[in-house]
Amino acid sequence: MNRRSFIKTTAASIAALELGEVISLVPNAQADEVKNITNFQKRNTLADNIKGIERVPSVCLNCSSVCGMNVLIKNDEILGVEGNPHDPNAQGKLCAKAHGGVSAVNNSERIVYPLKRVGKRGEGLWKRITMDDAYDIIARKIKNNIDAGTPERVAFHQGRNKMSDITYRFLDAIGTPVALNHRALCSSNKRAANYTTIGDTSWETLDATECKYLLNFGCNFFETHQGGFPLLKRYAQGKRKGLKLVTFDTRLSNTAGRSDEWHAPFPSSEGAIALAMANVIVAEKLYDRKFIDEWCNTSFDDIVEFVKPYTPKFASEVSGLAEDDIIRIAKEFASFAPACAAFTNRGSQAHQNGLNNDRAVIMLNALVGSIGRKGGYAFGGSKSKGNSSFPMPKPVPKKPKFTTDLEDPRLYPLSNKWQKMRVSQLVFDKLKNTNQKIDVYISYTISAPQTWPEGPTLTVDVLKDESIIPFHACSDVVYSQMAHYADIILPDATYFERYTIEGRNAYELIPYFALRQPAVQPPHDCENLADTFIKIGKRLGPSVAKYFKFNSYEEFIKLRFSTLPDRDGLSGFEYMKKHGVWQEDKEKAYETFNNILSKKKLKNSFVKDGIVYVNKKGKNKAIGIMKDGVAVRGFKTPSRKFEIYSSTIDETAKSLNLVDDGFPHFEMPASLKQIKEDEMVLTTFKWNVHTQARTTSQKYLTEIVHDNPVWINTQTAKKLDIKSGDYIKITTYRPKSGFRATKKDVEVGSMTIKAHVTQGIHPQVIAISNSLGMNFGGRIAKGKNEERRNIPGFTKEDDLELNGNIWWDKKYGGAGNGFNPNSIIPINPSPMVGMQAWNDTICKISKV
Ligand SMILES: Nc1nc2c(c(=O)[nH]1)N[C@H]1C(S)=C(S)[C@@H](COP(=O)(O)OP(=O)(O)OC[C@H]3O[C@@H](n4cnc5c(=O)[nH]c(N)nc54)[C@H](O)[C@@H]3O)O[C@H]1N2
Ligand SMILES: Nc1nc2c(c(=O)[nH]1)N[C@H]1C(S)=C(S)[C@@H](COP(=O)(O)OP(=O)(O)OC[C@H]3O[C@@H](n4cnc5c(=O)[nH]c(N)nc54)[C@H](O)[C@@H]3O)O[C@H]1N2
Ligand code: SF4
Ligand SMILES: [Mo]
Repeated sequence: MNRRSFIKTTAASIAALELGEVISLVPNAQADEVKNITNFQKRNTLADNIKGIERVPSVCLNCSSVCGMNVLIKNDEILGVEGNPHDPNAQGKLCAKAHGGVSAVNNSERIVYPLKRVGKRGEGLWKRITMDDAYDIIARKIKNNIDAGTPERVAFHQGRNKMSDITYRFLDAIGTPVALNHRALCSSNKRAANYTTIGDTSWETLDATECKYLLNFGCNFFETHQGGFPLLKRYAQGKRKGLKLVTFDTRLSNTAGRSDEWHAPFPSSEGAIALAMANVIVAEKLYDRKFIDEWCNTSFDDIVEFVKPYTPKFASEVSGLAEDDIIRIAKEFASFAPACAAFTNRGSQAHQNGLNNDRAVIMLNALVGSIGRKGGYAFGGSKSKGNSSFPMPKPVPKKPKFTTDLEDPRLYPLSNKWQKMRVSQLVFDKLKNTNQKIDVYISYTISAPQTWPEGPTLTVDVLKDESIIPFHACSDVVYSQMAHYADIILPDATYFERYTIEGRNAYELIPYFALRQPAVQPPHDCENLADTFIKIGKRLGPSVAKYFKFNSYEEFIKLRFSTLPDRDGLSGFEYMKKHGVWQEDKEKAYETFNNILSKKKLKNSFVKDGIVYVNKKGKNKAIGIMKDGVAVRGFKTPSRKFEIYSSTIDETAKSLNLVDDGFPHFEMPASLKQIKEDEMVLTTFKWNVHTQARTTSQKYLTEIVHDNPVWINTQTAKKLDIKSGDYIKITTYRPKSGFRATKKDVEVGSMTIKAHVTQGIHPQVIAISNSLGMNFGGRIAKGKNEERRNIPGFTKEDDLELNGNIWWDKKYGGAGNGFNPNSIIPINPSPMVGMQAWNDTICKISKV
């Protein structure tokens, strides 16, 4: 069948399809073709036909998957990108966002000169200054705090910062511990669940190629996910060998739609479903008793006891799924062990009870013994080398020995327990309403006014207020809303113009790392913030300047790579510039917990209660566990075992007077438990061609997706007389437990938004994507078919392709630029960890 006739037949079949009827949409001829491409190192590109083309290996950063790419260059211009076939994770493939990302470089509304505010904060009046002026102004402000002995009043707020090596050197040298980030908006419950169970990577690395059965709780890896693209590639390989995918998503995402089964549970009920599956696995004796006895810190009898209350009937009542489905899926899952894995993402963890939801899901892998096994929930050892793996040029500044509540909030002790996750959705509230004060605020790759809960309201109020934030320097590539509320704008280099040492979970289960390098020089005054920090560091007096003896970030990276051995006759640095990636010469890392500890590791070690310790600087550090008389690595948890019971959680809960005995358990968040019949749950999700707020200024991607109506179920819509395209009013309410909890219904806000009526969503749920509805970031993001607004920070040349072509402008009959739900989503940190419960918001809707 050729492509045309294939499209014709499927189109006809879909049109004629009756409810319940089944058709095949697999283009068989095409599937066979794909099957034959096994060598991912094969380069398959039209670019080879272009004379004089050069390939610069680098790493994409249009989302957090960091796929290896080759930038195609001719005459110092970027023609496009293609996958770097040597990148072990992405294996020579890139997604649409990577190709669209190229337009960020020559964006005519890119900030290319440093700017100083001249009007009132937020008035939008700017004066072009030199970079030297900018270094001096920022250095003077920071120096005031160093001299006054108040370095902690200098705060750095980062989004996707891949240069922690230089930024932390800068902050440590100044003496401030206040480095804020976005992890609690993103993934902190998921990370905490992994740390408390496997004690290792911040998320799982599934061995999908060899897997037979995947249970997906709220992850949309066909479109999103922190390592989605590499996982998707391996999923496709596994699929050809019979891999089955079952997805629990409140919405028919592209992953759900492509799964063998899609179930739409009530939000937050994922933990109940997983615990009921554990109950079935125990009752049906489908567990791996050997793994449990050898490697779990909870006895089999205790497991039997604590899963008892979680019957399939109970899970069915809270989730709305059929009891039979829960039982059947649990049995199917276990029948493929160890080549099966249950995993999660923001759908299950972005809740008040997200930590326990995710812990319950991960535990399923331990019960059936798929942890670390071929085709299973592989992890650890698979983690690639990354930025922290290379030595720092000496001298290295010491970390400040104190902290502040802004950075390490005492009510959320698990937020910084394993890695710095913080609770940044509370930052703006704390600055406004508590004694946490700052003088200097430096923001970098974040768009808090757009991406934060209550961002368009509270965040903006605080950013505007000079009495709360006296000085704000913003590093950005476009005139974002963050930049709008700054005093100095620093024009950053894009990810095509800068260096970074990159690392990600290694999906081949062999450690690797990659180098992002400039494919072209940054235009005009644009400069990587790393270089800007080096120059400011040199201006902060000898006590700080001594840590910045190198002249550029390139030199710094070279120094860090100095311990890399030569390869293929090249120095480590030259090798990385030529190939972009370095994979270690190792076997695939399965069952790393069984790794025997080397003599070198065991030097000066001692064993106490079966756990192997070394004494480092007066502190006992666990490095392994004795198994059959041999010292092995085990898990990096306090017991060195897979922890079903977590003493860390138990003790933390007690210290905060919370109820959590440290066993995975299920409790519906108070708001959702008390939901009334006329109320709905507002959830959010991400688009395949957009990443947060960073892609809306990129013309090709925004031309594809610029509208995001709210998804609403057909039956629900019918009751309220809502049709697709109608406008509805959504009013949200404060949570019933946690931050600013209220017993009564207190409104957060309302918005009016277009409806998309579909069967592809739970009847009591509505869903709005983020990324859109921007009022800043240029004509494309704003959806304004108008001439460029000239500000002194832009380059002279305009992009003529844009003039008159922003056809989605509402004024000219287009759909507009979409909606940002974050003005009505309340700040809602989960207990202990502080993860933002994005998917717990109670709301009411009505037709307008
Ligand atoms: N409603 C809703 N809100 C969400 C989410 C959701 O699913 N729904 N997701 C949450 C998640 S998971 C996360 S991680 C956060 C992310 O939220 P943020 O950390 O705010 O991330 P971005 O939107 O990527 O912010 C990047 C901003 O930095 C700027 N930028 C882009 N490239 C560069 C560059 O090269 N250099 C510099 N200096 N600046 C640059 C751009 O102005 C862009 O807007 O959002 C959260 N917000
Ligand atoms: N294209 C693209 N890729 C990205 C990003 C991006 O913005 N765009 N961002 C990157 C970042 S920072 C992150 S953190 C990851 C996020 O990756 P994911 O977590 O996979 O993506 P999300 O869209 O946040 O959420 C996943 C799914 O959860 C579903 N969901 C919402 N509420 C519930 C619920 O209560 N229960 C269940 N079971 N499901 C629910 C949503 O419908 C959605 O399909 O993606 C990364 N990759
Ligand atoms: S998945 Fe993310 S990192 Fe990978 S190619 Fe796409 S945008 Fe780039
Ligand atoms: Mo994220």
